[in-house]
Amino acid sequence: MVTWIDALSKTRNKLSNTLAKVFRRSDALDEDTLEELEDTLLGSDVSMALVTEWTEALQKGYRGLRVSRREIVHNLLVGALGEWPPFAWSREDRPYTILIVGVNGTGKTTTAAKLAHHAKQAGLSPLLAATDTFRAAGAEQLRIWADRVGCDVVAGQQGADAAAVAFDALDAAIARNSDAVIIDTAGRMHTKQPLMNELGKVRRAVASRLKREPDETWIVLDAGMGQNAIIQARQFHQMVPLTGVIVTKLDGSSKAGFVFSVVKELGVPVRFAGLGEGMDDLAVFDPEQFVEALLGRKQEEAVRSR
Ligand SMILES: Nc1nc2c(ncn2[C@@H]2O[C@H](COP(=O)(O)OP(=O)(O)OP(=O)(O)O)[C@@H](O)[C@H]2O)c(=O)[nH]1
Ligand SMILES: [Mg+2]
Repeated sequence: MVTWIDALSKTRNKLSNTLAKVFRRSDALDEDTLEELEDTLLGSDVSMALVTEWTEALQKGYRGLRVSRREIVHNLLVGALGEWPPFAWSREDRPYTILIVGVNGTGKTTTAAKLAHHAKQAGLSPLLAATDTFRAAGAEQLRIWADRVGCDVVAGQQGADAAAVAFDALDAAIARNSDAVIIDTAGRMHTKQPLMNELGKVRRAVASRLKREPDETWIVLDAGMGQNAIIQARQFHQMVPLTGVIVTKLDGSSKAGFVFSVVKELGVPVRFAGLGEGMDDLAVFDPEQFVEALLGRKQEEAVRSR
Protein backbone atom coordinates (compact mmCIF):
# COMPACT_ATOMS: atom_id res chain seq x y z
CA MET A 1 0.00 0.00 0.00
CA VAL A 2 1.45 3.36 -1.02
CA THR A 3 1.42 5.95 1.77
CA TRP A 4 0.90 9.71 1.47
CA ILE A 5 4.52 10.22 2.48
CA ASP A 6 5.71 7.92 -0.34
CA ALA A 7 3.31 9.26 -2.93
CA LEU A 8 4.18 12.90 -2.35
CA SER A 9 7.94 12.43 -2.19
CA LYS A 10 8.61 14.02 -5.59
CA THR A 11 6.65 17.17 -4.84
CA ARG A 12 8.04 17.32 -1.31
CA ASN A 13 11.61 17.06 -2.57
CA LYS A 14 10.95 19.87 -4.97
CA LEU A 15 9.60 22.10 -2.21
CA SER A 16 11.84 21.10 0.67
CA ASN A 17 14.92 23.29 0.15
CA THR A 18 12.90 26.43 -0.32
CA LEU A 19 10.52 25.65 2.52
CA ALA A 20 13.40 24.87 4.86
CA LYS A 21 14.82 28.30 4.06
CA VAL A 22 11.45 29.96 4.63
CA PHE A 23 10.89 28.11 7.91
CA ARG A 24 14.39 28.83 9.19
CA ARG A 25 14.10 32.60 8.82
CA SER A 26 12.65 34.39 11.79
CA ASP A 27 12.57 37.88 10.32
CA ALA A 28 10.75 39.33 7.32
CA LEU A 29 11.22 37.31 4.17
CA ASP A 30 13.49 39.06 1.67
CA GLU A 31 12.59 39.45 -1.98
CA ASP A 32 14.89 36.65 -3.13
CA THR A 33 13.41 34.10 -0.74
CA LEU A 34 9.88 35.12 -1.66
CA GLU A 35 10.62 34.86 -5.35
CA GLU A 36 12.19 31.46 -4.87
CA LEU A 37 9.12 30.36 -2.92
CA GLU A 38 6.79 31.60 -5.64
CA ASP A 39 8.78 29.81 -8.34
CA THR A 40 8.85 26.55 -6.41
CA LEU A 41 5.12 26.64 -5.75
CA LEU A 42 4.33 27.47 -9.38
CA GLY A 43 6.64 24.62 -10.40
CA SER A 44 4.50 22.26 -8.31
CA ASP A 45 1.42 23.45 -10.18
CA VAL A 46 -0.13 25.70 -7.56
CA SER A 47 -2.02 28.40 -9.48
CA MET A 48 -0.69 31.96 -9.65
CA ALA A 49 -3.71 33.30 -7.77
CA LEU A 50 -3.06 31.01 -4.80
CA VAL A 51 0.70 31.57 -4.81
CA THR A 52 0.15 35.34 -4.57
CA GLU A 53 -2.44 34.89 -1.83
CA TRP A 54 -0.09 32.69 0.21
CA THR A 55 3.06 34.75 -0.12
CA GLU A 56 1.16 37.90 0.87
CA ALA A 57 -0.35 36.14 3.87
CA LEU A 58 3.06 34.79 4.80
CA GLN A 59 4.66 38.22 4.71
CA LYS A 60 1.95 39.67 6.89
CA GLY A 61 1.25 36.66 9.02
CA TYR A 62 4.49 36.18 10.89
CA ARG A 63 4.56 39.62 12.50
CA GLY A 64 3.97 39.54 16.19
CA LEU A 65 2.68 35.97 16.12
CA ARG A 66 4.20 33.45 18.45
CA VAL A 67 3.77 30.62 16.00
CA SER A 68 6.34 29.07 13.75
CA ARG A 69 6.33 29.96 10.12
CA ARG A 70 5.76 26.27 9.44
CA GLU A 71 2.51 26.52 11.31
CA ILE A 72 1.47 29.55 9.27
CA VAL A 73 2.21 27.69 6.04
CA HIS A 74 0.46 24.57 7.33
CA ASN A 75 -2.66 26.57 8.14
CA LEU A 76 -2.66 28.41 4.82
CA LEU A 77 -2.40 25.15 2.91
CA VAL A 78 -5.00 23.26 4.93
CA GLY A 79 -7.30 26.29 4.75
CA ALA A 80 -7.00 26.34 0.95
CA LEU A 81 -8.38 22.79 0.79
CA GLY A 82 -11.73 23.82 2.25
CA GLU A 83 -13.89 22.94 5.19
CA TRP A 84 -15.47 19.71 4.01
CA PRO A 85 -15.27 16.78 6.40
CA PRO A 86 -13.58 13.70 4.89
CA PHE A 87 -15.84 11.41 2.91
CA ALA A 88 -17.63 8.56 4.66
CA TRP A 89 -20.00 6.03 3.09
CA SER A 90 -23.65 6.67 3.83
CA ARG A 91 -26.12 3.89 4.49
CA GLU A 92 -29.08 6.19 4.51
CA ASP A 93 -29.82 6.62 0.81
CA ARG A 94 -29.49 3.12 -0.54
CA PRO A 95 -28.14 2.31 -2.97
CA TYR A 96 -25.69 5.14 -2.42
CA THR A 97 -24.83 6.01 -6.01
CA ILE A 98 -21.63 7.51 -7.32
CA LEU A 99 -21.20 8.55 -10.95
CA ILE A 100 -17.58 8.56 -12.12
CA VAL A 101 -16.72 10.83 -15.06
CA GLY A 102 -13.68 12.26 -16.80
CA VAL A 103 -11.60 12.44 -19.96
CA ASN A 104 -9.80 9.43 -21.44
CA GLY A 105 -7.26 7.52 -19.44
CA THR A 106 -7.38 9.47 -16.18
CA GLY A 107 -8.01 6.33 -14.13
CA LYS A 108 -11.82 6.14 -13.92
CA THR A 109 -12.18 2.37 -14.23
CA THR A 110 -9.35 1.64 -11.82
CA THR A 111 -10.77 4.19 -9.38
CA ALA A 112 -14.32 2.80 -9.63
CA ALA A 113 -12.92 -0.62 -8.68
CA LYS A 114 -10.83 0.81 -5.85
CA LEU A 115 -13.95 2.58 -4.56
CA ALA A 116 -15.90 -0.69 -4.60
CA HIS A 117 -13.07 -2.26 -2.62
CA HIS A 118 -13.14 0.67 -0.20
CA ALA A 119 -16.90 0.25 0.25
CA LYS A 120 -16.44 -3.45 0.92
CA GLN A 121 -13.77 -2.75 3.50
CA ALA A 122 -16.30 -0.45 5.17
CA GLY A 123 -18.71 -3.39 5.38
CA LEU A 124 -20.98 -2.41 2.50
CA SER A 125 -22.05 -4.51 -0.47
CA PRO A 126 -21.22 -2.49 -3.58
CA LEU A 127 -22.16 -3.06 -7.21
CA LEU A 128 -20.04 -1.88 -10.12
CA ALA A 129 -21.76 -0.61 -13.26
CA ALA A 130 -19.78 -0.69 -16.48
CA THR A 131 -21.36 1.81 -18.86
CA ASP A 132 -18.25 2.18 -21.03
CA THR A 133 -19.83 0.54 -24.03
CA PHE A 134 -17.52 2.17 -26.58
CA ARG A 135 -14.93 -0.55 -26.30
CA ALA A 136 -15.48 -4.23 -25.57
CA ALA A 137 -12.44 -3.99 -23.33
CA GLY A 138 -14.12 -1.28 -21.23
CA ALA A 139 -16.64 -3.65 -19.64
CA GLU A 140 -14.18 -6.54 -19.53
CA GLN A 141 -11.66 -4.47 -17.55
CA LEU A 142 -14.27 -3.68 -14.89
CA ARG A 143 -15.45 -7.33 -14.79
CA ILE A 144 -11.91 -8.44 -14.00
CA TRP A 145 -11.69 -5.84 -11.27
CA ALA A 146 -15.08 -6.85 -9.83
CA ASP A 147 -13.76 -10.41 -9.61
CA ARG A 148 -10.73 -9.24 -7.73
CA VAL A 149 -12.76 -7.04 -5.40
CA GLY A 150 -15.38 -9.75 -5.00
CA CYS A 151 -18.42 -7.65 -5.82
CA ASP A 152 -21.35 -7.64 -8.24
CA VAL A 153 -21.00 -6.07 -11.65
CA VAL A 154 -23.51 -5.12 -14.33
CA ALA A 155 -21.95 -4.49 -17.72
CA GLY A 156 -23.38 -3.42 -21.05
CA GLN A 157 -22.66 -5.02 -24.40
CA GLN A 158 -20.37 -3.10 -26.71
CA GLY A 159 -22.42 -0.46 -28.50
CA ALA A 160 -25.26 -0.56 -25.96
CA ASP A 161 -26.84 2.67 -24.74
CA ALA A 162 -24.81 3.76 -21.69
CA ALA A 163 -27.85 5.34 -20.01
CA ALA A 164 -29.83 2.10 -20.35
CA VAL A 165 -26.95 0.15 -18.80
CA ALA A 166 -26.86 2.58 -15.86
CA PHE A 167 -30.62 2.17 -15.42
CA ASP A 168 -30.33 -1.64 -15.49
CA ALA A 169 -27.47 -1.58 -13.02
CA LEU A 170 -29.58 0.41 -10.55
CA ASP A 171 -32.45 -2.00 -11.08
CA ALA A 172 -30.15 -4.89 -10.24
CA ALA A 173 -28.72 -3.07 -7.22
CA ILE A 174 -32.19 -2.37 -5.86
CA ALA A 175 -33.28 -5.98 -6.46
CA ARG A 176 -30.14 -7.32 -4.77
CA ASN A 177 -30.31 -4.86 -1.92
CA SER A 178 -26.84 -3.46 -2.67
CA ASP A 179 -25.62 -0.67 -0.42
CA ALA A 180 -23.71 1.27 -3.05
CA VAL A 181 -23.46 1.57 -6.82
CA ILE A 182 -20.38 2.91 -8.52
CA ILE A 183 -20.96 3.80 -12.14
CA ASP A 184 -17.93 3.81 -14.41
CA THR A 185 -18.39 5.79 -17.63
CA ALA A 186 -16.43 5.90 -20.87
CA GLY A 187 -13.66 8.46 -21.12
CA ARG A 188 -14.68 11.43 -23.24
CA MET A 189 -13.16 14.67 -24.38
CA HIS A 190 -14.78 17.64 -22.70
CA THR A 191 -14.92 19.35 -26.09
CA LYS A 192 -16.99 16.63 -27.82
CA GLN A 193 -20.55 17.80 -27.33
CA PRO A 194 -22.41 14.60 -28.40
CA LEU A 195 -20.37 12.58 -25.91
CA MET A 196 -20.97 15.15 -23.19
CA ASN A 197 -24.71 15.01 -23.97
CA GLU A 198 -24.58 11.25 -23.55
CA LEU A 199 -23.22 11.78 -20.07
CA GLY A 200 -26.16 14.05 -19.28
CA LYS A 201 -28.41 11.22 -20.39
CA VAL A 202 -26.67 8.75 -18.08
CA ARG A 203 -27.22 11.12 -15.19
CA ARG A 204 -30.90 11.51 -16.05
CA ALA A 205 -31.32 7.74 -16.27
CA VAL A 206 -29.80 7.40 -12.80
CA ALA A 207 -32.04 10.14 -11.43
CA SER A 208 -35.17 8.58 -12.93
CA ARG A 209 -34.46 5.16 -11.40
CA LEU A 210 -33.27 6.47 -8.04
CA LYS A 211 -35.92 9.21 -7.86
CA ARG A 212 -33.14 11.54 -6.81
CA GLU A 213 -29.90 12.85 -8.29
CA PRO A 214 -26.84 10.60 -8.04
CA ASP A 215 -25.56 10.98 -4.48
CA GLU A 216 -22.16 11.90 -5.79
CA THR A 217 -20.77 12.85 -9.18
CA TRP A 218 -17.01 12.74 -9.10
CA ILE A 219 -14.60 13.72 -11.82
CA VAL A 220 -11.36 11.78 -12.00
CA LEU A 221 -8.44 14.08 -12.76
CA ASP A 222 -4.91 12.96 -13.55
CA ALA A 223 -2.45 14.88 -11.36
CA GLY A 224 -0.06 15.07 -14.29
CA MET A 225 -2.41 17.18 -16.37
CA GLY A 226 -2.08 20.36 -14.36
CA GLN A 227 -4.13 23.40 -15.34
CA ASN A 228 -5.62 21.62 -18.34
CA ALA A 229 -7.52 19.35 -15.98
CA ILE A 230 -9.27 22.35 -14.51
CA ILE A 231 -10.57 23.38 -17.92
CA GLN A 232 -11.87 19.83 -18.42
CA ALA A 233 -13.53 19.82 -15.04
CA ARG A 234 -15.33 23.09 -15.71
CA GLN A 235 -16.85 21.65 -18.90
CA PHE A 236 -17.97 18.48 -17.13
CA HIS A 237 -19.38 20.56 -14.29
CA GLN A 238 -21.74 22.26 -16.76
CA MET A 239 -23.13 18.97 -18.03
CA VAL A 240 -23.23 16.94 -14.80
CA PRO A 241 -22.92 19.06 -11.65
CA LEU A 242 -19.85 17.75 -9.84
CA THR A 243 -19.90 17.14 -6.10
CA GLY A 244 -16.25 16.18 -5.78
CA VAL A 245 -12.95 15.34 -7.38
CA ILE A 246 -10.70 12.32 -7.32
CA VAL A 247 -7.09 13.07 -8.13
CA THR A 248 -5.22 10.08 -9.53
CA LYS A 249 -1.57 9.31 -10.16
CA LEU A 250 -0.36 11.55 -7.35
CA ASP A 251 2.36 8.98 -6.91
CA GLY A 252 5.17 9.85 -9.24
CA SER A 253 3.82 13.34 -9.88
CA SER A 254 5.90 16.31 -8.81
CA LYS A 255 2.90 18.55 -9.30
CA ALA A 256 0.77 17.73 -6.29
CA GLY A 257 0.29 21.49 -5.82
CA PHE A 258 -2.33 21.07 -8.51
CA VAL A 259 -4.71 19.77 -5.83
CA PHE A 260 -4.93 23.24 -4.24
CA SER A 261 -5.77 24.85 -7.57
CA VAL A 262 -8.52 22.32 -8.24
CA VAL A 263 -10.31 23.08 -4.99
CA LYS A 264 -9.92 26.81 -5.47
CA GLU A 265 -11.13 26.77 -9.08
CA LEU A 266 -14.01 24.31 -8.77
CA GLY A 267 -15.24 24.98 -5.26
CA VAL A 268 -15.81 21.26 -4.64
CA PRO A 269 -13.80 18.99 -2.33
CA VAL A 270 -11.20 16.42 -3.27
CA ARG A 271 -12.72 13.17 -1.99
CA PHE A 272 -10.10 10.54 -2.73
CA ALA A 273 -6.60 10.39 -4.12
CA GLY A 274 -5.03 7.64 -6.19
CA LEU A 275 -1.59 6.88 -4.79
CA GLY A 276 -0.74 3.83 -6.90
CA GLU A 277 -2.14 1.14 -9.18
CA GLY A 278 -3.16 -1.41 -6.56
CA MET A 279 -6.61 -2.02 -5.15
CA ASP A 280 -5.61 -0.48 -1.80
CA ASP A 281 -3.92 2.54 -3.30
CA LEU A 282 -6.84 4.88 -2.96
CA ALA A 283 -6.83 7.14 0.07
CA VAL A 284 -9.68 9.16 1.51
CA PHE A 285 -8.48 12.68 0.99
CA ASP A 286 -7.63 14.29 4.30
CA PRO A 287 -6.27 17.86 4.02
CA GLU A 288 -4.21 17.55 7.22
CA GLN A 289 -2.47 14.38 6.08
CA PHE A 290 -1.92 15.74 2.60
CA VAL A 291 -0.33 18.95 3.85
CA GLU A 292 1.81 17.19 6.45
CA ALA A 293 3.11 14.81 3.80
CA LEU A 294 3.96 17.77 1.57
CA LEU A 295 5.74 19.72 4.28
CA GLY A 296 7.70 16.80 5.65
CA ARG A 297 8.45 15.95 9.23
CA LYS A 298 7.75 18.64 11.78
CA GLN A 299 10.78 18.25 14.02
CA GLU A 300 13.14 19.00 11.15
CA GLU A 301 11.71 22.39 10.54
CA ALA A 302 9.93 23.67 13.61
CA VAL A 303 11.77 26.85 14.36
CA ARG A 304 9.99 29.44 16.43
CA SER A 305 9.75 32.73 14.66
CA ARG A 306 10.43 34.90 17.69
N1 LIG B 1 0.38 5.16 -10.70
C1 LIG B 1 -0.94 5.23 -10.77
N2 LIG B 1 -1.56 4.73 -11.85
C2 LIG B 1 -2.90 4.80 -11.91
C3 LIG B 1 -3.66 5.40 -10.89
N3 LIG B 1 -4.97 5.33 -11.25
C4 LIG B 1 -5.00 4.71 -12.44
N4 LIG B 1 -3.75 4.38 -12.86
C5 LIG B 1 -3.36 3.73 -14.12
O1 LIG B 1 -3.79 4.53 -15.20
C6 LIG B 1 -4.07 3.72 -16.34
C7 LIG B 1 -5.44 4.07 -16.90
O2 LIG B 1 -6.41 3.68 -15.96
P1 LIG B 1 -7.94 3.38 -16.32
O3 LIG B 1 -8.62 3.14 -15.03
O4 LIG B 1 -8.07 2.37 -17.36
O5 LIG B 1 -8.36 4.80 -16.91
P2 LIG B 1 -9.78 5.23 -17.51
O6 LIG B 1 -10.01 6.64 -17.11
O7 LIG B 1 -10.81 4.25 -17.12
O8 LIG B 1 -9.49 5.13 -19.08
P3 LIG B 1 -10.62 5.21 -20.25
O9 LIG B 1 -11.76 4.34 -19.84
O10 LIG B 1 -9.90 4.72 -21.45
O11 LIG B 1 -10.99 6.65 -20.37
C8 LIG B 1 -3.96 2.29 -15.85
O12 LIG B 1 -2.72 1.79 -16.25
C9 LIG B 1 -4.04 2.40 -14.34
O13 LIG B 1 -3.36 1.38 -13.67
C10 LIG B 1 -2.95 5.95 -9.75
O14 LIG B 1 -3.52 6.53 -8.81
N5 LIG B 1 -1.61 5.84 -9.76
MG1 LIG C 1 -12.16 3.16 -18.27
